[in-house]
Amino acid sequence: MRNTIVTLLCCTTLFCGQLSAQEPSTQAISEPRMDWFREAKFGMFIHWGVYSMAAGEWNGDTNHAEWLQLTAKIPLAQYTQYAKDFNPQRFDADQWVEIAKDAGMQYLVITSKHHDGFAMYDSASSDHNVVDGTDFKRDPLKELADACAKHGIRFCVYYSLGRDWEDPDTPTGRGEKKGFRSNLIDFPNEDEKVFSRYFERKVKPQVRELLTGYGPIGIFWFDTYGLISKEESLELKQMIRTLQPKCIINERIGHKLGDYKVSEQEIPADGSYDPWESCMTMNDHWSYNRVDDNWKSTEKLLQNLIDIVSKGGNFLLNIGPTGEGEIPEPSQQRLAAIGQWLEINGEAVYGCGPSPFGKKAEGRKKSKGGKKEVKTWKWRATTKPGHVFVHVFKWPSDGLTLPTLSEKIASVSILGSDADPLEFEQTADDVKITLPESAPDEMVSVVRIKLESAKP
Ligand code: FHN
Repeated sequence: MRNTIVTLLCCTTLFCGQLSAQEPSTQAISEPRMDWFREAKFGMFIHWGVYSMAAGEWNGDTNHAEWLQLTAKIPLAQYTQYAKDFNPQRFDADQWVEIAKDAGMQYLVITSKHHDGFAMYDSASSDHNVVDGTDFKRDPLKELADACAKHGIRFCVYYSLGRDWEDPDTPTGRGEKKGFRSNLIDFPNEDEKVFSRYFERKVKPQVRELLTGYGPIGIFWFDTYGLISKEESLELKQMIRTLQPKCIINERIGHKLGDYKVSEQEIPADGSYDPWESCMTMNDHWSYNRVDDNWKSTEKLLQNLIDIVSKGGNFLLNIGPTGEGEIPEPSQQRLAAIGQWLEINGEAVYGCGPSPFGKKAEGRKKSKGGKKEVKTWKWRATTKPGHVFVHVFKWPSDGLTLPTLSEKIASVSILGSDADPLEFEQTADDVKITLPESAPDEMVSVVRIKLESAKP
């Protein structure tokens, strides 16, 4: 086996490549409650509510979704009457959770209450909920929580914090944006709205209900914190820490009081050792829209997962089930394909750290105007103690050349392949790996670099 190893210049860090991740903040590393999150890497986001019944259509317009009540300008009384027809007899919590599990997802975040203020669980503090306010009469969150416990998936809840179109005391926006996301049909006077009344009357009781009635909550996933005060955010955080100390809180609790950062519909250019998560739709809508066929390809979704993990983040991938309670077929197909890939390559994703190489190594460059970053999709890298995994998107015909590594390489192989180890040459400048002619995987093939420090 021709593997020339030249004594490398000593580097202070494990790798000579410039770390594309910022230095970790001590708080993030030392936080034990984040351990499962750092390991999990991949979760299912579910946007499902009475708005799903409309399938994105209202009075002939087909571009609605979970904002239906606002975008279709539906008065609260009419929306409440419309909600009564919600009766998803095809809903099967076990099936949904099994689809998530088979996709390799480790946690599930479900909309417990979106901006319409309609609780998708049996809320004692507001009868604007799925048990009291629809023909369904069942509590889907309870069924999902039980199914998650049964299948070993962490159950997490989304809660719209600063927007609630059922409550008269939820002002939004300031200055020229005053009222920009409010229900001005039923509650037209923003100046009469007092957020603390909504906070005491609805938010606190509902957050408490979710923390005490549905078993362990993996993440309290707040959204659109709007005009909440720092004291109110702090009060919520203290309630969560008291009732469920292991529950993680995302940054949208407001006032920088969350445990991790959220990126929505995009992947940041730089990585970070601090925990963060990118949430994305599979097409162009969060909740079900029957005419939206703009589905991202499985390959694109897999690239996003790998790009995110190579930057130290988690991927929260969304599905929008129908009003009948079914997960759209295109979503199911993509999730199943990703799960099959993870069956073979999961060790290069779960529990992995960010790439040891800088953005330059991945061929990133500024666009002409220097404004946008032009991503290239040749490869990404993830790490584990004693290993570097190179996820190759475009299989090179002349082998793989990487920036140098400060540690000696013990061996190089391809995940999922029982072929002989690959030949490589490691110098002070770079690492050259001889690859087989064709890519083992039609979407992404993973080259595993085992370092001499790897545990036997
Ligand atoms: O307005 C919501 C939107 O409907 C969706 O829930 C996303 C998911 O992160 N959050 C808000 C937009 O940022």
